[in-house]
Amino acid sequence: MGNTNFSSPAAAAASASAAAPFQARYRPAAETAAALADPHTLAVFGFGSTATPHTAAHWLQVPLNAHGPARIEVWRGDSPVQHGRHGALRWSQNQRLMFSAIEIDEVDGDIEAATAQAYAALSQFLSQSGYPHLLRTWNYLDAITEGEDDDERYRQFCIGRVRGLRGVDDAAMPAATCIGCFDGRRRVQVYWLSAREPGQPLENPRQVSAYAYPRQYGPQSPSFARAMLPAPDSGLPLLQSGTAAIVGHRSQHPGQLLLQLDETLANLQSLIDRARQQRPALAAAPGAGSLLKVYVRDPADAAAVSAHLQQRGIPDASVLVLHGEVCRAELLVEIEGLHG
Ligand code: 3EB
Repeated sequence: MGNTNFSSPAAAAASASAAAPFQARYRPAAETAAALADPHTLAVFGFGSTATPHTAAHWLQVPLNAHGPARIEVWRGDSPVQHGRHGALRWSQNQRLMFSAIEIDEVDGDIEAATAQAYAALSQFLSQSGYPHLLRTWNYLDAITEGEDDDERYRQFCIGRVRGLRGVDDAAMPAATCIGCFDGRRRVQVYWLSAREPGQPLENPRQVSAYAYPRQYGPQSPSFARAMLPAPDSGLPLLQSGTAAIVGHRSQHPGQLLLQLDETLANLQSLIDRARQQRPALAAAPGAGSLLKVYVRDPADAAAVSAHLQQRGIPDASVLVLHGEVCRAELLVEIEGLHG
């Protein structure tokens, strides 16, 4: 069941080597070397301190520990991949898509400056690449809720992101995740997916757009769209941003894990419903054709979250639970999705 193929249900039933424009799957960590050696692999991700380091430009170690047996995430396309490095940045591309990543050490804990540097590099690199359209970003930084009020590190991150980002207005914001790490290493990691053609950013009717959040959440509203619907011929699934138990702009069910989880699932469903207005062929609900990444603030919650999702018809093979900190202290869980 680990074969999550986003091109079509028929192709999903075919063998693992069938050509699909884009496939993302969780696989056993023992397959890392084989995945990196596959000429169609766009990116391979390891998680946490147990991941074995690799030097390949299409390998990235995400600094969050995973629940359960060691797994990797593998992105695979249907055309040969080239990869390399450009200054501090690494990239990997096929005929349709480009993955890139950058990690910037904070100087004296200045998360705003490190983030601005990362996003300036991203903006400069994309503008001179053949894949200028930013579809989706992932952002990981240490101690995300540290600091009071406008000194909070997440708020500083939001300022740095806007400072660095060029050529992206409200109408073209990428989908995103921004999560805190617990490893104490003051280094911001940003990775992203860009394409030759723009996608369509989508908002969630149940939520205020993040870029329109009121001032109480910080001086700079967060620059992301709730989801990105990529161009049909990109072969990419619906890219759902990190999604939490927020309705309107307010956090719901403080401290209550399963209620937050159900509210989060309602938000993810709302995004699917919104996307299906544009693309009715998308699956009507998350399931075996989805890939979900769940972030829990407390690692002791991981087993309950997995069990709850399985009960809702989402197989374990499609879910990775990571120990990560949501950027509002009252929120216990956040989920992002790739939805085919
Ligand atoms: C929220 O909905 C929760 O700043 O890039 C989710 C996804 C969140 C992305 C970001 C923040 C970001 O506001 C937090």
